[in-house]
Amino acid sequence: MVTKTDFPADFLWGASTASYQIEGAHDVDGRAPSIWDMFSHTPGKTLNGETGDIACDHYHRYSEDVALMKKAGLGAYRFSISWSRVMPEGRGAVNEAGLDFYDRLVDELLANGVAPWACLYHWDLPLALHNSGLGWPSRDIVPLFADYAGLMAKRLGDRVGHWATFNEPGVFAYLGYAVGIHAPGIRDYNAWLDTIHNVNLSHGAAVRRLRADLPATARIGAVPNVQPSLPASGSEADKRAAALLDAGWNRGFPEPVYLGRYDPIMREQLGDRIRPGDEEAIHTKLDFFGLNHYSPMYAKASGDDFGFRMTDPPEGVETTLMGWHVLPSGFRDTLVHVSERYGAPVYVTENGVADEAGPGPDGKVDDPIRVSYLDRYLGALVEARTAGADVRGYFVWSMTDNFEWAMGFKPRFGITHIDYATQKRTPKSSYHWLAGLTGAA
Ligand code: IFM
Repeated sequence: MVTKTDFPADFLWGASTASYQIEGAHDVDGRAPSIWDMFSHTPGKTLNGETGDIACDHYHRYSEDVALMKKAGLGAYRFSISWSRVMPEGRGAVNEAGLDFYDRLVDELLANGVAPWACLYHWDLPLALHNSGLGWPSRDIVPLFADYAGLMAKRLGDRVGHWATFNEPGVFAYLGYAVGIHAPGIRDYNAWLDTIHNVNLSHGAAVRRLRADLPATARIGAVPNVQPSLPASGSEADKRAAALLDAGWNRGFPEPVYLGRYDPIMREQLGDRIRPGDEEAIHTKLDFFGLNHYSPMYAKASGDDFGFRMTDPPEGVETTLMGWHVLPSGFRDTLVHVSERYGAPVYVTENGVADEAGPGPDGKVDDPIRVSYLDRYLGALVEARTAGADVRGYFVWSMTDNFEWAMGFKPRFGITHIDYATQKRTPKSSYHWLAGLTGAA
């Protein structure tokens, strides 16, 4: 088992969440719908038709959640901002009541000694933009995202020291625009490629706006997901499929964002979407690399434009409730790889596991699957540091159980259990175990 002394004294312990997955209050105080409100309310799109309408009601219960962070000894909390709560149409008019919520949250965090880390986009695009043809497949979204970044910088920049643009661009681009199992439910090769490039351009424009509007002390980064892309078989076709998946999912964002050049496979696919000067516009020096990582992924060849399809891990390997392969050595190798390749200090901004653990007869929530997973993955992080990776912090996914997108409320990722009927919060055994690592228990 890992122990507190395996980590340096200044190692940052935190937890991550996302607006649509926890806030609820979907129609309160002027918030307008996002693409996820539309998608989750469309019959057949989420498990049991579940939605984020109420979720963890964090909008009203954030003080309770922040108190739990403090008690666990967490030094930081990464949350995302709901764009349509603060700018209902995604452009133009600002919703003061929505901004007030993030003021309250940030003030509560600071009052409890928890550093706020703000993420501008965790998948909940304002529906009005999508409906006007100004979603990610449109290049016209770039200045709108920069304006939104500027709004948040001006409002919270005096108190929020760490900022990230996009959470897991590789995931929302592929699941939302290529295979359509996430919002907005588009299945289109060209929309996928357009999204990749426009998100990158939006990142670059937003970082420049953040640098202009934030104090010089602000730390700005991005949060890509990187996970080993493995072929489903030894065939050449599946090996090629794994390389294509790797290019689109793992490299599509960090290569231009951190290195200023698209990977050759991506470059060929994007073609003349890349205009002169685009790569320079995407590339601005960043202060950290936020890595989200859970497992390796598997690819097999497909006969369509994509040339690959994601597929299940091989028979017999250890998997989680999500069907993801548990492979701590893949995490270690990924940490070493991103630290060496992208050259920025790495913070693990998401890692964790889903289970279905609930309260026992004594009311306690025992989640041994999570403790075992976290222990092994944190052991891999320690190995990566020993191998020279510059990993400075770890944010568990997630602070509380929450709305797991198309899978509704069934998978529980939290170190804190939520009883969705009563909104009662119960710290799980993993919460107490993590508190031991932070030194709080
Ligand atoms: O819940 C998600 C989160 O929104 C993004 N990263 C992976 C998590 C678990 O699937």
